[in-house]
Amino acid sequence: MKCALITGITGQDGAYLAELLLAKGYEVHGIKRRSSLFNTDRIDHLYQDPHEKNVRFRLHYGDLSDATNLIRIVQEVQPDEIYNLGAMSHVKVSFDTPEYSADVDGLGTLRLLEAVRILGLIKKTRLYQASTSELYGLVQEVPQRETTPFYPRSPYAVAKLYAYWITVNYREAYGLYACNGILFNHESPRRGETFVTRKITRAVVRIALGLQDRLYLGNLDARRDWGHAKDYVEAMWRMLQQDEPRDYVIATGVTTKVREFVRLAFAELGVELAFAGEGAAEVGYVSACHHPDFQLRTGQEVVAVDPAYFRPTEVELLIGDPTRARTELGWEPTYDLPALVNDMVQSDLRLFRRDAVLLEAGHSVLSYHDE
Ligand code: NDP
Ligand code: GDR
Repeated sequence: MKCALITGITGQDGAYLAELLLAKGYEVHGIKRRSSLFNTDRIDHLYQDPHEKNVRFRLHYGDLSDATNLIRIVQEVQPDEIYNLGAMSHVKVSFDTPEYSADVDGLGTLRLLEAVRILGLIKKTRLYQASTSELYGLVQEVPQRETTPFYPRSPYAVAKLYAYWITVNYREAYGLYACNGILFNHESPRRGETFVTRKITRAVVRIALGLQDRLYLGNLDARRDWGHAKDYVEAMWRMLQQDEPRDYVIATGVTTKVREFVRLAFAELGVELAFAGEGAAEVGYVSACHHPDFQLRTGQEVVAVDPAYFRPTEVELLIGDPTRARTELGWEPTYDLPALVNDMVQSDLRLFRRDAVLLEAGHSVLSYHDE
């Protein structure tokens, strides 16, 4: 039985990857952070009572900022494969916490690599590093591929640039089987609530159900290559099953503006949206509502721009070329953008219909921050 260790197992990708590896018969270990509330929502369905026999899913307390903790866990687990998904992963927040982001996203990767080296596991353990399309930053070439020069535009991306190169260095210096997956944006119903796609699908549903008036966003012109996280974790696994380690771009090859994602999300609920105005004065309003359950007026303003969400330096255009992954890994995305929007909106609709029922019955529901 193969054994895998996942950092960031409580995150979006960690949860899908753990499911995938368990289905493939792996023993799966994950590192979770101590928090004052439960933080395992995304993986609770995978939990196995450690008192039972033949347990194949275990969690360990730890943190990428703690080298001795990582060494101890790697020693205990003796993994065949490590997936380093743990990170402070929010680009905008990294401008507020640049040093922490560098520590966890940059040096955290080094600490994990060093754990493998110090413990003499270079020949046994394979390592996947969660690299990112944010490395491309300011456009140098489109579509972006493995050979496109990097130009990071945030403390997050600069930290990930260090992680990218230190992974390459351990491969070249010590012969470690290590791969960078340069993954473009990937989303799902499990996406964190403050990333733009999930912020949009939640708000669109809440507006339709009368739970929220307006959605405030930042740069509506940013273009992203959005895929589904379920497809992308499959690519991570495939990277570690090859004869030789290499770095791969994982993307759909299609790019879409944030504004268009908003329009598609409303359309999923039978609501047509139009936009007027420019820059910070732009608004989105309802031009028609075809769904009998939703009481939206024609002309009702439901989207507005709040410059607070602008970033000091923005990544305007991402579009990836996944040719290498297609030819060498046999990887293809199975979700296109409409299928992704459908999955996310329908999932949030189920979630907030429950809230609407509770509110109607006089119960309070959790407060939702518009971030
Ligand atoms: P999430 O933000 O959903 O998950 C991040 C995970 O990292 C969580 O489990 C989080 O724990 C954990 N984490 C945060 N800080 C630390 C720390 N100091 N020590 C240990 N663990 C920590 O991210 P995704 O699942 O979306 O992304 C996974 C990885 O892939 C990240 O490295 C991200 O930067 C990268 N990436 C993501 C892309 C995307 O579009 N999703 C694209 C390209 C790269 P907790 O739950 O406690 O917060
Ligand atoms: P990104 O994702 O920065 O690409 O990083 P995010 O969804 O945060 O932003 C995408 C684009 O949307 C614009 N935008 C907004 N973004 C947020 N979060 N909130 C808003 O209100 C808003 N309005 C407009 C942003 O300016 C940006 O252009 C994600 C993360 O998962 C990283 O960890 C990962 O490395 C990259 O994707 C690839």
